[in-house]
Amino acid sequence: MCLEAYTFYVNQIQKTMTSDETIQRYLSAAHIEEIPELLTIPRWPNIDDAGRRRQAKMIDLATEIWCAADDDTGRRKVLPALLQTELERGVLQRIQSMLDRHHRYQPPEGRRQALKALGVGPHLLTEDERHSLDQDGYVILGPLLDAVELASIRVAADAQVELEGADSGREVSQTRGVARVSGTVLKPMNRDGLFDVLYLHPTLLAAVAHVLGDDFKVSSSNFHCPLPGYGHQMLHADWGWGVNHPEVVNVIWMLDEFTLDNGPTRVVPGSHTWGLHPAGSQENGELVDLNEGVPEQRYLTGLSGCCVIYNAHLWHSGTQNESNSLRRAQHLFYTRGDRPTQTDTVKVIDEDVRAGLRQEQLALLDLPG
Ligand SMILES: O=C(O)CCC(=O)C(=O)O
Repeated sequence: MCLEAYTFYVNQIQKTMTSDETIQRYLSAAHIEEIPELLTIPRWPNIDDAGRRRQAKMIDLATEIWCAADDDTGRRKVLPALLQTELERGVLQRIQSMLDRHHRYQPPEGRRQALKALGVGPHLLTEDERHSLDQDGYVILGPLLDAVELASIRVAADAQVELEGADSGREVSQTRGVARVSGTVLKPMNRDGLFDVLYLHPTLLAAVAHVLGDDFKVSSSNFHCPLPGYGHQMLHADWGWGVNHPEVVNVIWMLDEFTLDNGPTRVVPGSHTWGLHPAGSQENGELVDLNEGVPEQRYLTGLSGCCVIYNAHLWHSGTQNESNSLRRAQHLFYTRGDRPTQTDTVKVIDEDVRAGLRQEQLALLDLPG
């Protein structure tokens, strides 16, 4: 890249980090009209006690059924014995639908070859990093992106957020105060392959493989930006119930530095091993307060260009952005090769993006060859 272009991008970094003008471009996508004056007063979801208790029962039951067997064949055997109450029927349908949507376009061998072609292997992680994934359930890597990549990604994300406006995030979920773009690696915004590194980085893939083994695929790629004053979430896990083996891994790319005051992700170290979902769990007979969280939680900070990779059964959530700036992040969600994806990749992918994909990418996105 020539010096002129480099300087342009570095200037963009400064501009996109600080400018109020940039924040204005996010308001519509975040479904708000203005940034609130008081950034630190809690904007937390209200909890309906009765609904919460019903949800907890369903989650506990789903956890029990799921963990009653070690694999899907065993789970299918357990399910019919249950059809008793309305609650059980509801849970049964959720699990049955997960098992029935079970499919893959690419064979596991294709994904193994893809990882090999990309140079992915356990040697890319240090012993400490592997230990952290096993023990704590997460690891922070990086920075893995340079200033130019970061600035270009931010510029492209800002433009897409503005383009999608109030419609943004419709395909996944829309939350007041948070701008989301779903399917970033599949949409026309990635025709030049700028976002590819975010799901293909070999070190990141080595960490995902450490948790899920060598047959996994991209489930979704969502840009996520809490605006000043917003972003608090209830403690959750990225799977609907407790599990006995990991099904999903999530990655949060820090496109802006994550600091203690701009809404860093919080995690509960070790909770991925408990086989419990926070919304179904009790402490001394009381449900966990998902807004307050638990005393052991940690806040994850890091320089822009770092990413946190976590076993997505880990209890975690976004927190409120109390700073005056955007906290831009790109999520990359991976799932086992035979599970349904969060985004319907075949339906959503832009034709030009699809035309430019190499075999490794087809395999990791699980697209027909
Ligand atoms: O971006 C974050 O800090 C976490 C977001 C998250 O957990 C979610 O959107 O489910």
